[in-house]
Amino acid sequence: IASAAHLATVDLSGYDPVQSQLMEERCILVDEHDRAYGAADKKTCHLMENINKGLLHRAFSAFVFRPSDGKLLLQQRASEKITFPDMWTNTCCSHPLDDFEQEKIEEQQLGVRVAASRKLEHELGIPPTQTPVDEFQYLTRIHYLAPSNGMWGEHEVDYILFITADVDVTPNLNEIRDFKYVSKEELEAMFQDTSNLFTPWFKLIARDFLFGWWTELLSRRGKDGLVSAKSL
Ligand code: DMA
Ligand code: MN
Repeated sequence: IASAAHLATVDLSGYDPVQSQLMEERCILVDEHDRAYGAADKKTCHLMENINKGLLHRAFSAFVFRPSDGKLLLQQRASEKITFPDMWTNTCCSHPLDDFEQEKIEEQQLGVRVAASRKLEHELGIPPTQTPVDEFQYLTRIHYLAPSNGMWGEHEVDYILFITADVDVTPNLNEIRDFKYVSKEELEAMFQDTSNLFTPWFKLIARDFLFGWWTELLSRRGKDGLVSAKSL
């Protein structure tokens, strides 16, 4: 466990001011067994120098599926993002924050579900009423480390959450450049096209888990389309 006193920091004045401000959010620090032991700001948590000393934090990756046709909603990260700009990825990723009591609750993964609903609204403008906290299906969590550009990277215990929901998207252009719904075949084709850039965690989840779970989800159709991801 890294000691906060010896962690590196950096000046963010060359970056987008809104994204720089968001680097002050406080992430939940965890050990390799996902046991929470403290908090550190998002900037500290995403510097490779600190990651290389073992600093690890809690995160989520949310996947929104459209009930009518089972397509997955993807986003392309904005150029303003400090980590992994311009890359295509799953619907929304972020961190449960130490700043909010509810987001620290571990029972039934409540904290990450609350954070997912909050960030789907912040990044994609999706009304939280369309992503009720208890509709998220928790699938598994993965521990991964991935460098981004230059001094930045990720080192997280990442909770994978699925939800089947009809959502109204109003993109926050400081967060996302673009979004689109894709079928499994369309996503495979995007992966084949080497001009598309993808985040490392999305590639990892796609390689190891996504397609199997997606097939399972598609096999459970009701008369109005996909049934809740909670049946997985
Ligand atoms: C961080 O995502 C979480 C994962 C799983 C990589 P992010 O960089 O999109 O977070 P934020 O939008 O809060 O900066
Ligand atoms: Mn992170």
